[in-house]
Amino acid sequence: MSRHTVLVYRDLPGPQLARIQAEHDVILADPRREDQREAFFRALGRVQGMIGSSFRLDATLLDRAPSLRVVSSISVGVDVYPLAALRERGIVLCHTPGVLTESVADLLFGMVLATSRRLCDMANLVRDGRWRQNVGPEEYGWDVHGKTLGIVGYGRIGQALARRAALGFGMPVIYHARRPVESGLPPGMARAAGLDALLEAADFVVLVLPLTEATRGLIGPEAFAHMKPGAILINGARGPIVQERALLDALDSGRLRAAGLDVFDVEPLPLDSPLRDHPRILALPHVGSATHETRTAMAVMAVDNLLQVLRGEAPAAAYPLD
Ligand code: 8YV
Repeated sequence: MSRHTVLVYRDLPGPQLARIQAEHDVILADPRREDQREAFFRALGRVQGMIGSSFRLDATLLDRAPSLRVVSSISVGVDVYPLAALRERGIVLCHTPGVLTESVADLLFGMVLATSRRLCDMANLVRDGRWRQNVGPEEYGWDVHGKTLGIVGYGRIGQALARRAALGFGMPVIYHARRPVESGLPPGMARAAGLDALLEAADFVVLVLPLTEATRGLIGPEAFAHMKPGAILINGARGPIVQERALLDALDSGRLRAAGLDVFDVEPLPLDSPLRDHPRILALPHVGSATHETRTAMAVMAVDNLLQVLRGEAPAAAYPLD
C-alpha cells in the first residue's frame, strides 16, 4: 500500500494522529493560526488527503491541491465545503454523522431548560452575592414540561431531541422537515407541519437544519412575526440561518422571551457583538458536540474515513455530492 501525504489542519487526539502517521506522511498546519497559515498553503501542492474542520475551503484553494483525493471533515455539517467544486474534481468529502447526535440533542434540550428556567441568571444571582431573601416573581422562570416544542429540521438530531421532549417532558412535538419523515415516536406524540404553522404553535423553536442557500436567513422578521408571543428560540444549527438583527428586534420588542444560541454568523463571537451580553440571550461557544466522548468518536470516524479512501476502500461516511 503506497504512503501518501496528509494535511492535518485541526488538532487530533494523539492516538488518532498516530493511526494516520502509521500509514502516511503527515503535515500539521492549522490555517486559523497565523504562524501556521503559510505552511498550510505551502502543503496543499503535495497532499492526497486533508482532515480537519471549521475552515472554509473554496475552489481556488482546491486548485492549489492538484493531487487531493479526499477531505475528511471532523464535523457532520458541511457548509464550509465547496460541494460542486469537490464533485467536479472527483474529490471525496467525508463527515461524521451519527456519533454526535445524542450529545448535541442533550445540549439543545439543556438550552431549552436553561433559557426557560433562567439557570444562568439564577446562578449569577447567587454567585454575585445577590441572594438575600426568598426569590419572587422577578426571578421566576417558565415551565418546560407540557409546553409545545417546535423542531425545524428533523434528521437524527431533531428526532433525538423529540424523544427527550415527548418521552421525558410530556411535550407535544411539532416538526418541520424538507421531506416527509416518520416522527419516530408513538402515535400522537409528534406531528409534521409547515414552517409558519410550527412557528405559530410552538413555545420553543429549535433549529437543527443544515445551512444551505435555501436556509440562509430563513429566520428573519417574517418568521419572528409568526412566532407565538413569549416563545423561546434555540439555534443549534448554523448562525446564518437566523438574521441576527431581526433576532435582536424580536427580543427587544418583547415578542421573543429569550434565545439560546450555540452558533453565530462569526465564530468565535466578536467581543462587540450585541448578542454576547444581551440579558435574554444564552450564548454558548459552539459546544453542541463538545464532550470528551463525542469529540473522540468524531476524530476516530474522521480518521477511519480518511484511511479508507486512501486505501481505495469505501469510507464509513461520504457526504453525497451528486
Ligand atoms: C463541530 C459541528 O465540532 O459537527 C458539526 O457540524 O458543528 C460541530 O460538531 C464543528 O463543526 C467543528 O468546529
